[in-house]
Amino acid sequence: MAEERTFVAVKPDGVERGLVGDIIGRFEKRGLKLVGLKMMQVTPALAQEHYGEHKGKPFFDGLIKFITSGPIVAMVWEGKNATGLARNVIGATNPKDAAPGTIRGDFAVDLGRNAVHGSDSPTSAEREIGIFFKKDELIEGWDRTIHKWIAE
Ligand code: DAT
Ligand code: MG
Repeated sequence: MAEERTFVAVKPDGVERGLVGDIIGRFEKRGLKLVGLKMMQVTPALAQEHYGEHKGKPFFDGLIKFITSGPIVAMVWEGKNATGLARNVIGATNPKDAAPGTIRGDFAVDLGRNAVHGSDSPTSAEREIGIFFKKDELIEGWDRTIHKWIAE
């Protein structure tokens, strides 16, 4: 049985600033397993579906404009407690509150330019993986030989 999966994306600011490698490396080094990866341009329709929970909020239009303003790097990471763990690697939503050592705490200053997205719950993760990835874009049945050194 596959372990928990979560959705992570390097946002257009992170791509533009050349942070893709650093950001992917954080999740790799933590021990999560990469099972999906693609660079893509988010369409307005996809952006509105992804951020549907924020529709009607004052920052919604700006958020849609930002996430569609340039390419993103979309990823699926798998592992024990992948969603909570990835959120901890990413740090608080507002970079001013993000702890040093987190992605946002190390690379970002502004709420509207916080470099990376991570699903907020396993349920959101399932939904977001489903809207960003086709089934055949995700790797199944790949067991890393190092797995036993990462989780019991
Ligand atoms: P997160 O990305 O940590 O899950 P969220 O889902 O609450 O945070 O919001 C989605 C994104 O919207 C967030 O990464 C940055 C932006 N955002 C959130 N609250 C905002 C606000 N009050 N003003 C401007 N942008 C905001
Ligand atoms: Mg969110």
